[in-house]
Amino acid sequence: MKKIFVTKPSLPPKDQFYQLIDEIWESEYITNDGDFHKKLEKALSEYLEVDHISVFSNGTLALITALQALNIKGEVITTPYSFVATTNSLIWNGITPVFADIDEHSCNMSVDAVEKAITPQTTALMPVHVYGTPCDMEGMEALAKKHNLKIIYDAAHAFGVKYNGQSILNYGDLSILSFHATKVYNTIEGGAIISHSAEMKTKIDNLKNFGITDELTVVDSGINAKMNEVQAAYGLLNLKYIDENIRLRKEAHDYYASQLKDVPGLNLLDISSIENYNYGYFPVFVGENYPVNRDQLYDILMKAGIYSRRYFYPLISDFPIYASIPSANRSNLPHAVKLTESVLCLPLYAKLDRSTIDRIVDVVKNPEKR
Ligand code: T4K
Repeated sequence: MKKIFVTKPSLPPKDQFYQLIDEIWESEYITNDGDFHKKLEKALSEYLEVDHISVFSNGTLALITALQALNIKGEVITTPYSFVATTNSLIWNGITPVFADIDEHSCNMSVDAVEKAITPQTTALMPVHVYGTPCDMEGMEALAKKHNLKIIYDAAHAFGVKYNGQSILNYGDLSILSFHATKVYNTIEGGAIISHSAEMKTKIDNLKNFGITDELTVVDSGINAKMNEVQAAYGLLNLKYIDENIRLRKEAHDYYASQLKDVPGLNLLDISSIENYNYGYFPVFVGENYPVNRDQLYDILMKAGIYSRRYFYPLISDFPIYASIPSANRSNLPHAVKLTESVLCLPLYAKLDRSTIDRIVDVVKNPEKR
């Protein structure tokens, strides 16, 4: 039985990639702000319609560096319903994470919960546009203004998504992207910070290169988080195929939704009002009227060779490293608890064909027959 995984990376054509590899070998320049790195930043800023973008070796280092660039200290309010990198990036900066509950429908951090979590030590908010669904940005930004807080959006899932007619990445002080193999757009590993001024981009670019500005000058205690030329060339090529990949994802997504929308006890994410949605994930929420619980469905699918994933379970706040933080108490996070225990992400990727979706849908519609 052929195994079906939750995702497959979108790979560019190998022959075209080899041509770029030839160019890199010819140049003998393989990292440190080379031509492909420059071209990728330019191409991404045009595609995403953002003014300043700095590419990184991965999204986690982009998060860690974004916090450094804004010199964030004290407490940062964040969501427990995300990949663990979101909170880990705070710890790597010596910041205390404070968890706030999420909205039951968008799965994103709730403005009301954030407001209640603000203390004199709060310096910033780190919301996540989970599954590429926009946060309540007006609400977040009103709070930030009122309490003089910075906002760093973890937009790891939100490549290409728009809000109010413009890139979602234009909101907040900084946003980060992930270009990991499992994302809608990938550079194998990779990430980026989107900033809003030339000065901030320069600061970020210095921080990702040890703080070095020339042979004799170090202006910041930076790290090494650069993207190399091979990945930048791959990323430049993959960008040519992004629209087609998103179109194929949409086709697969819409077919799934048409097949599953009326299954009793199963809820789908409402993406109908999202502009330029990227179809990165296909979460379903297993309710009480469904014949089996979420973990049973996960096991039944696995026995049928279908490897779904419980993104995002456990909650970050439930990991033993974070569970002793007062805001991690489950009674503080009722919506997050409900969603983490009911969510299952079904396989979704550009090359997912209808017959494979039919195989998955058949199991999801008839779990007790297995
Ligand atoms: N913020 C958020 C909100 C994030 O979701 C992430 C990452 C980050 C920050 C940090 O960004 P990065 O530092 O990663 O750039 C995956 C990814 O590793 C991670 O990037 C992603 N979020 C997270 C949600 O998912 P795993 O542990 O689920 O990946 P893995 O290796 O189990 O892969 C899932 C499936 O994909 C596999 O079963 C098979 C398939 N696959 C995977 C890879 C790597 C392939 O077919 N080919 C491949 O090369 O974490």
